[in-house]
Amino acid sequence: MADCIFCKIVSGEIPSQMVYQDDAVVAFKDVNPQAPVHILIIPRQHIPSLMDLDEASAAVVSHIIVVAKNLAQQFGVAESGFRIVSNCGADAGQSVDHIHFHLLGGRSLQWPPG
Ligand code: D5M
Repeated sequence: MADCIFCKIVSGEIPSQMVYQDDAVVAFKDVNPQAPVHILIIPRQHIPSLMDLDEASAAVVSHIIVVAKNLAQQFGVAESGFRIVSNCGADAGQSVDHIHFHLLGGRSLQWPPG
């Protein structure tokens, strides 16, 4: 999608600190990290949010969870613990309308979130 910043990261039009990519997804470091490990995992396909998933397009989400788990291991937070979050809509603070999953770890995370 032309105006989507994450689509531009997927295409390489804007730079990112990419840590993983395959045919379906791309993972890169969050530009505004909220934890020592803060990685975003996104589908290459432009899907605005969780609300736009159906049974077929949701298949990529299970792949993203496995990629996140592998990255947690790679970045050394698998044993201490980590969180996977997808903000959906205004009240959740979604600021980029291309579905993304935050992988957060490397510190003690609070619950409930703010
Ligand atoms: O999270 C959107 C996240 O996307 C937020 O943590 C900042 C991050 N972001 C925005 N632009 C970039 C670029 N260009 N590189 C890396 N990370 C970026 P949300 O859940 O929508 O609030």
